[in-house]
Amino acid sequence: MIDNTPRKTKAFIAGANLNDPNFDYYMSELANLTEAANMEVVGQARQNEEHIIAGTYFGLGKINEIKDIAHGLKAKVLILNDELTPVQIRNLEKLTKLRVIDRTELILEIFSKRARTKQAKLQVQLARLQYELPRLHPSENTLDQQRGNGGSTGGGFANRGAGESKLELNRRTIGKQISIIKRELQAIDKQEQIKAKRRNQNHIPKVALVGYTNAGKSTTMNGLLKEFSKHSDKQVFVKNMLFATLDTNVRRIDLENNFSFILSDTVGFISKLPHNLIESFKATLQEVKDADLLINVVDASDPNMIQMIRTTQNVLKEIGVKNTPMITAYNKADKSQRNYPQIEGSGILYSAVDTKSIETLADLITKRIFSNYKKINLLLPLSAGKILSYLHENAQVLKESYQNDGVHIAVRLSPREQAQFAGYIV
Ligand SMILES: Nc1nc2c(ncn2[C@@H]2O[C@H](COP(=O)(O)OP(=O)(O)OP(=O)(O)O)[C@@H](O)[C@H]2O)c(=O)[nH]1
Ligand SMILES: [Mg+2]
Repeated sequence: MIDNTPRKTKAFIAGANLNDPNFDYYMSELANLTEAANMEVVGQARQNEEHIIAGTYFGLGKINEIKDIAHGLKAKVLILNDELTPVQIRNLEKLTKLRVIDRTELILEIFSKRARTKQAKLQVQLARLQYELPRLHPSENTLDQQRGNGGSTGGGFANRGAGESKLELNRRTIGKQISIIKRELQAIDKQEQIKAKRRNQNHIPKVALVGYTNAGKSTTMNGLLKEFSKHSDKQVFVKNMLFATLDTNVRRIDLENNFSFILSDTVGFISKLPHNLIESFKATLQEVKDADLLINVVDASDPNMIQMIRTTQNVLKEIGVKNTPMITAYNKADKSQRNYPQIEGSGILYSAVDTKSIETLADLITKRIFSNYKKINLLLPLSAGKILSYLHENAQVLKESYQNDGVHIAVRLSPREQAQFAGYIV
C-alpha cells in the first residue's frame, strides 16, 4: 500500500537558558508548538548563557554543534525559543544552512492556520504584518532567494509571512496594509460592541472562561450549555490541539429559579504570547476584561499545571485584568485517581464531560456571582408593567400578589438593581 500522508518537516529546536527556572517548561512548550505547526521535533539543544549574543543568538561553537547535529538528523528547520532580531535570524540561517524560525513566528503561524472567522483572520494578519515590518531589509531579496533554494522546507512556512509578494512589498505598502486591516477590524469591533451593549442592557452577570490552551474551556462551555440552555445545540468547537478556539463565543446560561448569566469562551493562553498578537486580539479579549467572574480552567492532569496557572495569570495581567474574582477550575479529574466533583476553597476539581461536575460548577458560579444579591420586597403600581416584565425575565421572583394598592413582589436583586428600584422598596 502506498502511504500518501505527506512527510512532516523535521525540525530541530534550541534555546539559550539565561538561568531561568522555567526554562525546561518553555522548551517543552516549544516542542508542542512545533508539533502544532505540523512539524516533527527530531532533536533539541540548549545552552546556558550569561546573555544572548547580539548578532547570532548563540556563540559560534554552539552554532556549529547545532548545525552538525541538526543536519545529521535531516532537520530542515531550526526553531528558537525566543523572539530573535532580524539580524540574528539572517546570521543563523547563513551559518547553519537551516531555515530559522523564532518562537513568535511559530505562534503566528499556528494562529493563522487556525483562524476561521474574518475577525480572527484579520487579527492574525495584523500581528503578522507588524512582526514583519521591522524585519524588512534591503538585502531581503537575496535572502529570500536563498530561502527559496531550499525548496519547501518549513511546513506551511515556505512562503514566509505574507507570502512571495513580500519581495515587492516595501515598508510603505505594509504600513498601508496595516492601516486598512485596522480599519476593517474597527468596523467589526463596532458591531461587536453593539451586540455587547444589547447584552449588557439586562445587567445579567458576565462570566468568562479563561486559561491555558487545551485545558478544556470549550468543553466546559458545552457542558454548561447542554445542562442549562435553551440553545444547547449551539455548541462550540472542541479539539485536542493547541489554539482550537481563536474567537470569543458568548452564550446565555439559564439556571433554575431565573438565575441567568452570560458565559464567554475565548482564545487560550501560552507562555510568551507575542505582544503584537495580544494587542491585535484586544477586541476578542474584551469579554474577559468586562467579566464579573473568571473561571480559570486548568488541566489538572498535566504535570506542568502550576506553570500553566502562572502563565494565565501573566497574560491576564498583560491584558489589564487585575482584581476580577476568579474560580480556579481543575479539569480532567477523570484522568486522576481522585474523587470528583469536589469544591476546594475557591476552586473546584471536576471533569467537563461529567454531568454531576457541571452541576456542581454551576452551583459554585451561582454562589459566587449571586452572593451579594438580596431578597427585596417591592410595591409596584399596576402601571409599572415594564418593570414587572423585566423582573420576571431577569430576576428571581419569590412571591407576587396583586392587591388594591399595586403589585407586592418579593424578588432577589443585585446591588445595582437594588439601587435602580430603590423607590419601590417597602
Ligand atoms: N479526559 C478528559 N478530556 C477532556 C476534558 N475536558 C476536555 N477534554 C479534552 O481536552 C481537549 C481540549 O478541550 P477543549 O475544550 O477544546 O480545550 P480549550 O481549553 O477550549 O482549548 P483551546 O480552545 O485550544 O484553547 C479535547 O480533546 C477535550 O475532549 C475532561 O474533563 N476529561
Ligand atoms: Mg477552546
